Amino acid sequence: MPDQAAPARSAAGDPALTDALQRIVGPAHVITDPAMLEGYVADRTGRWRGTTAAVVRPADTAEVSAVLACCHDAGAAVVPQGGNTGLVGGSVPLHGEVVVSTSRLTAIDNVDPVGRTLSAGAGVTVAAAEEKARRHGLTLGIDLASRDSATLGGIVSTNAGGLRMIRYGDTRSRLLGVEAVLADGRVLTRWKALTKDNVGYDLPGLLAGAEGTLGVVTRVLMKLSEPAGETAVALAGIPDVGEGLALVRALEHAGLIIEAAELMTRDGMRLVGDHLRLRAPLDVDAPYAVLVEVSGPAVQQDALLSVLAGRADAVLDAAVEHGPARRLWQYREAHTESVGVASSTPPVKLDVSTPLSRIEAFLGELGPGLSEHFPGVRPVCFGHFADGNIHVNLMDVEPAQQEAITDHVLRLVARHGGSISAEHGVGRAKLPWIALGREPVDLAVMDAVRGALDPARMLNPGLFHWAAAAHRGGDGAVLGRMLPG
Ligand code: 2HG
Ligand code: ZN
Repeated sequence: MPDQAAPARSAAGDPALTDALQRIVGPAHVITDPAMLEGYVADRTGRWRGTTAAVVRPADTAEVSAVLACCHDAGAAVVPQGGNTGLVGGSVPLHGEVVVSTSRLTAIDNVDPVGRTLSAGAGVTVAAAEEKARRHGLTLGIDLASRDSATLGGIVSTNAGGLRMIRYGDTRSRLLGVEAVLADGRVLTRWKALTKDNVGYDLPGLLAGAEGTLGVVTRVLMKLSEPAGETAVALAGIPDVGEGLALVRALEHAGLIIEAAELMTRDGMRLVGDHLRLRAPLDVDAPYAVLVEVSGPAVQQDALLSVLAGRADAVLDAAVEHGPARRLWQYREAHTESVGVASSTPPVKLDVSTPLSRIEAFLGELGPGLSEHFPGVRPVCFGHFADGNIHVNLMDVEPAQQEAITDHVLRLVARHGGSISAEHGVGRAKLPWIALGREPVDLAVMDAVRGALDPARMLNPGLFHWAAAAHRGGDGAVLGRMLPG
């Protein structure tokens, strides 16, 4: 159903359109050479691959506006693309759409150290924005392992969470203003450097997480925060997830601020160790490991050590370093890359969340269920567990099994009251299962919003086009018809 429902507009291949696009951005910025298109038509996991006749790289908002108006008039659908670091196929042209890349929107216009804001183009990377903020003694507050490629427009469009969400919130909560080009080329600007501003609907909040279906984000106004002073990091081997949560709670109780709290498993740690040729960081072979980074008044390392000592019965072993503790962090940050290298097939990545009280039960059912129904598949689970977020990565999944295994995991998540997408978005990966995450009226309202802004569904048409089917029920039968062919 989704692939039939996605508008099959292929005007992208029309030479007249390519000429018109070249007149707007200059010939050098309309890429049509197949060899050069490669990095734009596939995602970095290798799971999502499509085609495009052209990648357009506008220099500024006016050019984005002209490009979108031109594609709109030509009936050519568009996929906006930032760093293309997404993991759900949301920035890949799966139906031959024109790719509008934000890679030239890289100006950081301003940092206001008093109002604590940063205004920048959508193509600025998270790392570049953070570096700029740090020069003013501030932090962007959003951090991801893909920081060197992920862009501000991309993190807004996916409402990225990342490694510091527990401390600073998600991207939506840090987005004060936005400039975006609508499907027909009109420019929407909501740009107030105000924390309090209740004039009507929260349109920046709506664009955050819209996965490029409501507009192409061109500029963002982000809130900045005071960064942590000194931090300390512990990597602790633990017997179960409950102990991980208890440790986080004990640290908070001791007056420490949790800067990050990540869960890993024995299998994941081994995978990273093998890939990076690292020595095991702990002396015990614990089933789980948590990495916690804390800040607080001056002596946080002592406080951290004393909390760990107080839990010596449960914490099997721990290594502690002063922040930024890159050595300890690499065990966590290298998971994505290590899984990608070790899997014989493109990994199936299911970013999910459950209520904190259900993580243990969810993981407890997940492993045995997968072994029973999908022997040969190797799961590796890790993630921002104190936010309830687990990245279920499945290695060695045969293409014919992808749909069934996704269905198995996402239905288990739903049974535990969780979300089928915690922070990566729905994209193409979760589209057929969206009715597990939203009620029919909710889906209909989202579709109506999209219809108001983009009636012809020209922006990222391969995403969120579930609504017609969902209106008919959103039950298992509808899901069945929505599954990709
Ligand atoms: C992370 O937390 C990212 O490192 C990627 O969200 C997760 O590879 C993944 O599944
Ligand atoms: Zn993550």
